[in-house]
Amino acid sequence: SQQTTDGASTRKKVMVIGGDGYCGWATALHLSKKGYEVAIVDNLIRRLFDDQLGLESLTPISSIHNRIRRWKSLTGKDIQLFVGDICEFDFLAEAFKSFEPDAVVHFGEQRSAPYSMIDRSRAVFTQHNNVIGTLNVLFAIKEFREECHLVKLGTMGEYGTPNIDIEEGYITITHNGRTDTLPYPKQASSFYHLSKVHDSHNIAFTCKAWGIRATDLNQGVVYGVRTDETAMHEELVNRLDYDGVFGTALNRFCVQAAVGHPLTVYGKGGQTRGYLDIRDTVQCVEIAIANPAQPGEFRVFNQFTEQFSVNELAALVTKAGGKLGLEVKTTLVPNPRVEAEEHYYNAKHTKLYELGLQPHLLSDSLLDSLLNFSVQYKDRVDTKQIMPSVSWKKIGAKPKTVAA
Ligand code: NAD
Ligand code: USQ
Repeated sequence: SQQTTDGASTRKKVMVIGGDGYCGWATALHLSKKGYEVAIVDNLIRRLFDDQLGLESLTPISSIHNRIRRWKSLTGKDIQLFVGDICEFDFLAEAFKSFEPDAVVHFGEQRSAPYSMIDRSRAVFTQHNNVIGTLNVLFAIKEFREECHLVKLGTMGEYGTPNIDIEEGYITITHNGRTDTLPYPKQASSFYHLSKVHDSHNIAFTCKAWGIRATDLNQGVVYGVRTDETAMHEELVNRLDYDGVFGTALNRFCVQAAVGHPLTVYGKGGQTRGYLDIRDTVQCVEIAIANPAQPGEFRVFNQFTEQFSVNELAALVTKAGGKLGLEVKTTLVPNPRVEAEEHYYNAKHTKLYELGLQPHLLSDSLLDSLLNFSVQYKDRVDTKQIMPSVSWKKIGAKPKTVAA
């Protein structure tokens, strides 16, 4: 097998928590292909959210068991599977003792901002699931595998949209004549994004107190669906969310263009974020694993390749759709969120490049292929799921059903 990293040559063991999800599945296969020994830990709750809310991935996805069997039959490579909830420490402890990971990549959280803003119970679930799950991972590392490197998925949304440049995790400040390097201020704007801030604080503390080695990957919005490995067989196809709860900006716009739904720009559309191709997600995680943090080090990388405003994305999709003969319109949707719609945004993202990231920048050919992919599956689209249904201002304590 190809051996391109330090990790591959020593057969490092990597536990991928959340390995049945969008980023996690692509990453588990990529690491397996590169020669790492991989175990997936997942409680499959993402599939349950779809069932409960009446949503479905654009792409039909196989069960995790069939996915892993197909991977083995195509490549001869084993991926171990631990089905369970990392909020249950006994389960996580058994998985740690049995697999003995050298690195843990932690994707296993409730990751939708709108989901966390549906009602009180979803807000509480999101923070409990994410914060307690991560705390358990930290305790498992301390108890069973002190040298294990934690690679934790954070989010660029932890920083919010300050009116100064965003640094990678830390900022050096001079105040009343004294200077210190401090954690960059956090101004998250959903209960989900706030769960990531709480995680970062817990991880930073345990690095200091217990000498844990950790990398927080503050990832931007991911787009795309194909990676080399998931494109190998239809049973390996990744999920692609387009609905108003789990779908993210560019992926949604491509599916909307494919079915002739106007692009849903929220508010003024000046909301600017960092974005990256899912092929770069898997590459960035591999880079972080191959170059571990030092014991006691809490390292923060901003994981995105380009910045776009929502209006810029809509313009790009309109142009690319036009070339494929799709007539793409835009509709201005009253913003269901509370967020700045016109703001300064300039975020540093050099550390992963310094370690060798070769980015796949958003190109006409990627937009073409994502649009064609969406057209291929367009009969599966439920257009009722496209408009946003969750309001940041209307969230209440009363349990909300989808129909309500
Ligand atoms: P996803 O929902 O597709 O996958 C998450 C997986 O974790 C699911 O398979 C789910 O079943 C599992 N999971 C959740 N809670 C769990 C628990 N308590 N125990 C075991 N498994 C659990 O999400 P994704 O889009 O792949 O995102 C993965 C990570 O990357 C998340 O932490 C997310 O915050 C982060 N991230 C995602 C994006 C993006 O655009 N998709 C951008 C930035 C950061
Ligand atoms: N937006 C629209 N129209 C849409 C969808 C989104 O205008 O149809 C706007 C939103 O209002 C927001 C921006 O686009 O300003 C991004 O929204 P999003 O839904 O694409 O992404 P977000 O809610 O920020 O969350 C996603 C992932 C999350 C991850 C985050 C990275 O779901 O897990 O943490 O991207 S970041 O945005 O950098 O925080």
